[in-house]
Parts: sequence; C-alpha cells; structure tokens
Amino acid sequence: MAIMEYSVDVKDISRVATRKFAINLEEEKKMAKAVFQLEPLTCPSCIKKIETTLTKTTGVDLVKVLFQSSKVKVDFNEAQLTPQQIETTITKLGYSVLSAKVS
Ligand SMILES: [Cu+2]
Repeated sequence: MAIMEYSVDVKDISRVATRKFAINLEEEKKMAKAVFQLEPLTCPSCIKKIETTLTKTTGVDLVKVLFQSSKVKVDFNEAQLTPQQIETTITKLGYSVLSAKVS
C-alpha cells in the first residue's frame, strides 16, 4: 500500500514538472514583428550599422533594413525585448524613428 501511494505521487510530480516546463518554453519565445519607419537613410553604410547592432541585440531574431523605404523590420522575442528598446537602440545610433508598427 505504501509503495503504491508513493509511486502515484512520483507520477503526479513528474506530470506537474512537464507542464511547468512547457509553460516556460512558451514564455521564453513570444515572437513578434516590428516595423520602424526612419527618416530617409542617406547611404548604404547606415544599413550595415543598424543591421549589425540590432543583430547582436539579445532577443532579436532577424533584421531587415530597407534602404529605399527607410524601414527597419525586426523579428524579435517579446519575452526578452520590447519594441521601445529596439527603437531606443536605433535612435542611439543616430537615426530618428518616425513611427513603429508592432504585430
Ligand atoms: Cu549612412
């Protein structure tokens, strides 16, 4: 009897642990997309500068800078980074962000 009760407890604990682990994984990756409209970019080296800096930023998955339309598209993990933080990073590089769309 005592052994049976014990084995039931162990099963329950492992089930709880598995559920918690799954929730943690979900919380760690909440992917979002943001598009920042910048003031017109004046030369291609701006693209490199913005791309390099954002790519190195924790929580950023993918960066695309569109020279023609002066837009920065960023795929990022909402659990690690906010759109505001990305905007601040771009601004600190010397580029004004006119508007931002997050989806
Ligand atoms: Cu430039």
